[in-house]
Amino acid sequence: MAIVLAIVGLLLGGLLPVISGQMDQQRRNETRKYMDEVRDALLGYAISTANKRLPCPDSNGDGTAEAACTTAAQQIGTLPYKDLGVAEKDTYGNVLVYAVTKEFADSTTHFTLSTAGTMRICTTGACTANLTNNAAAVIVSRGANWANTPSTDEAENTDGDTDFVSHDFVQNGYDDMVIWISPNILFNRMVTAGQLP
Ligand SMILES: [Ca+2]
Ligand SMILES: [Ca+2]
Ligand SMILES: [Ca+2]
Repeated sequence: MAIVLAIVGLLLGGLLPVISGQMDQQRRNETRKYMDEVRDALLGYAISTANKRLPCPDSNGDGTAEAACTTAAQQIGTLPYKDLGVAEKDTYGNVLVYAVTKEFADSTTHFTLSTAGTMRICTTGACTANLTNNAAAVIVSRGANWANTPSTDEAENTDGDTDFVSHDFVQNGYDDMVIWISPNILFNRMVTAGQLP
């Protein structure tokens, strides 16, 4: 009996990390899918006749975009999920970080085909290597360790400036997921929808 229990214990001990690893991967896949939906919703918001711009971030946590975001600080907040009509939270139970280049969210001076994005997506915390220097908007899921101390690279995603870090998952080091909207994709959708030029 003791031997059987010992064997069962060994088997379970070996299986648990595998199962927990699969659950982690599933959560990441679901969050990635959610973020793709959010990106589509942002593009749809922009091409709608009522808006012709991206939404401002939500800065007071009520799920709706602030009416204006004309200062540098107002460009970064959380996702206005109510305005977008998407789920409130990612699979980790958190609202996504959302940042937008203010010119792309200006409801008075709407953006044109020559508007430049100012959000930088870097592969290192010091931004010595960049994936892009001119994203129109950025969304970030902070992953499973939201409430814990973030790594240096992760801290870059919530320090309120226009630099973000995106790179591969690092065990106990980096589990954020970052998606951005290129101005070129946005221009393409706007022109296709007849909202620009
Ligand atoms: Ca709000
Ligand atoms: Ca994280
Ligand atoms: Ca930053």
